[in-house]
Amino acid sequence: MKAAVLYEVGQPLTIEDLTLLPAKEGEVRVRYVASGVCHSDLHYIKGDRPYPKPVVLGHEGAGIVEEVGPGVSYAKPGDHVILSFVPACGRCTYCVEGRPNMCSVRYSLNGNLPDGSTRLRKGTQEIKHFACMSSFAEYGVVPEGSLVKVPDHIPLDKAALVGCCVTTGVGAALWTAKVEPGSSVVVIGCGGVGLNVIQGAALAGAEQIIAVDVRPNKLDYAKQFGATMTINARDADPVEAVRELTGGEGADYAFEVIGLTQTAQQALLCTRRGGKAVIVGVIRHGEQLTIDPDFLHQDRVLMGCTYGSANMRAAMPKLVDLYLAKKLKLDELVSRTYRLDEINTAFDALEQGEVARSIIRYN
Ligand code: COD
Ligand code: ZN
Repeated sequence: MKAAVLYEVGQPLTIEDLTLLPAKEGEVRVRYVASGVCHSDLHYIKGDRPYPKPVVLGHEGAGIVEEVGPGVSYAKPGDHVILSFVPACGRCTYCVEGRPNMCSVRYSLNGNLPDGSTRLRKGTQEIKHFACMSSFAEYGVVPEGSLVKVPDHIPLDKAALVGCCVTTGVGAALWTAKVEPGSSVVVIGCGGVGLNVIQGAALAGAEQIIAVDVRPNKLDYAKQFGATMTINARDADPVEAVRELTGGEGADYAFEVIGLTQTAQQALLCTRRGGKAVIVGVIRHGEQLTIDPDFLHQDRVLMGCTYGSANMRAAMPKLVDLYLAKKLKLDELVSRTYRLDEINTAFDALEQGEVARSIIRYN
C-alpha cells in the first residue's frame, strides 16, 4: 500500500510502498477513505514534539473495516468507522470512569500498537504507527478500541474530521468548559480546531463569541462558524480588545487553540473574575507557562483539555447526528481535497494559513 513516511524532522514526507502485516488478536484492518491534515501532525514533522521515526503520521481518519483479527466483537467487515486517535482499552480506571480520552494505554504506545509491536514495514525496516492510526496511508491496522462505528450514509470524507478537529474543538466548548447559554467566549486561534471551538460555543448558546487570529481569512471563516466579533491580533492587543468588548470585565470563557505560551497567557488574561481559561493547544515540549497568582485567586479556572474531554463512542455519533440535522458544519470545514502524493503541498497550505482544513482522499 501507499503511505507517507516521515524519516527525519524537518524533511518532507516520502510516499512509499509499505507492507501492512495482518491484524493480530484484538486488531482490525481498515481501508481509509480520507484523512484530515492537522497542525498536530505538522508539530511532529517540525520536531516541536519528539516521536520515534520513521513513522506514518495522520490521526484524523475514517474508513471501512476490511478484516478483523481474532477476538474482535465490536466491528465486522463492511462497517463504516471514524478512528479515535486514542485507542480505548475499556479496562483502565479512565475508561471505566467514562473518560477514555485519557486511556492509560495511550501513554505507553511509543509508536507501537498496544501489544508493543508494529504492523508497518518498508522491506524489512520497521515503520512506527502514529496514535495507533497512521491515516496518511491507504490502509491501517488499528486496535478494536480505536473504532467508532457510524451509519453507512454518512460521507466518510467529512466524518474523518470528527476524528480530531471537530471532537477536540466542539468538545472543548461542550464537555471541557461546559459553556453556558448566554455567556461570552473568546477563541484565540481560528484554525481547524479553533473553528470547532467557535461552533461548539454557538451550539451551547453562547451570546458573544469573540474570535482572535492573525489572518483575515481565518477571521472570515470564524464568522461563518458563529463568531459574533473578530479581533486581528496583529492590529490590536487581544486582551485589551476583549476587555473593551466585554464592558471592561473580560469573558466568561477563553480558549487557546494554537499552542503558544504567549497566547495561553492571553487566554487567562482575557477571562473575567470567576472565568475559565482552557488551553487546547499543546505548548512546545520543554517550555513553561508563567501565571500571575492574583488571577487564579479571583476564582478563575485554568484548564487543560485532551480530545475535547470526549467519551469517543458516545460523543462522535452525536456529532455526526448534529451534522445530519444541519446543526454542525462539516462541509464548510473542508477548504481543499488532496491526493496522498500531494501531502507536502497540503502541509505547506496549512502552514501558510490558507485553509480551514484540508483532507487527503484515497481513490
Ligand atoms: N495569535 C492569534 N492566532 C494565531 C497566532 C497568534 N499569535 N499564531 C497563529 N495563529 C493562528 C493561525 O493563523 C491559525 O489560524 C491558527 O492559529 C492555528 O490553526 P491551524 O489550522 O494551523 O491548527 P489546528 O487547528 O489544526 O491545530 C491547532 C492545535 C492547537 C490543535 C495544534 O496546534 C496543537 O497544539 N496540537 C497539539 C494538541 C493535540 O495533540 N491535540 C490533539 C490532536 S489535534
Ligand atoms: Zn489533530
